[in-house]
Amino acid sequence: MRKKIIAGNWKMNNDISATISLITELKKGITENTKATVIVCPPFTSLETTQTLLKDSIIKFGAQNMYYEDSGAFTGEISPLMLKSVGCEYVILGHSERRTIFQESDSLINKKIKTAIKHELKPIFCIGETLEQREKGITFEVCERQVKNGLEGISESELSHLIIAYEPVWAIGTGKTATSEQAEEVHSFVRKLIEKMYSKNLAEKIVIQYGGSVKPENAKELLSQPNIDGALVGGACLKADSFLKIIDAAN
Ligand code: G2H
Repeated sequence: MRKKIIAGNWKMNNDISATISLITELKKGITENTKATVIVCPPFTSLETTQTLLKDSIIKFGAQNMYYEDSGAFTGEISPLMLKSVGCEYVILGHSERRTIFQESDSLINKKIKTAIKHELKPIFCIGETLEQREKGITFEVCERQVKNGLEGISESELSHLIIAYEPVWAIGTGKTATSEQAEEVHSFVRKLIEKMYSKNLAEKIVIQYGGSVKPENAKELLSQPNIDGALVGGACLKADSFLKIIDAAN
């Protein structure tokens, strides 16, 4: 039985004071009765504050991106060692906003995943098709390519903590959610692909989250699908009230 994982991707939102308010509210709402693992992914500038606020909390946290080198002349980048130094446990990699706005390729994402694993950061590896690709009927093909390229050269034992997030690009921040059937179809495909690439054992264990306009109104339905093991939430994680409702939907 896979434990549900609900992660909040704050994207480029929340300064320090907003970080303090949001995390303080979340801490009040998350108790031992919360069944899901809860992760918040604030911007880099809020990570140290987040570490302090979550010191004695069951809420986990991570970053939204990182570079694949440990240090050096890479102006504007953040290394895995820096993320470790502020206590990050997770890192989102390959988000579609990174792929499209910042032209991140499958091979760059693959390097980042390998480095994250080497430094014992748990990647939340995002994949997903655009609207054009879905309309052309190549959703499975695109997701297969992203999974195969992203995980190239990575062994089964190295994948024990990796999370996959299926995020159809056309559903991100648009208010359009994939129907639970559309999402389940791709999740099931990805799980079978992991079985083909690795083993049934890993396929049964690996957590596959859904992302793309998840909100309190649709969370229960999405999370009740057999192959949907959690959610990567953007817009709806910025208000404690709606994020807590999504977390409750996983109970
Ligand atoms: C998908 C998601 C979280 P939103 O990217 O990363 O964002 O829930 O706003 O669609």
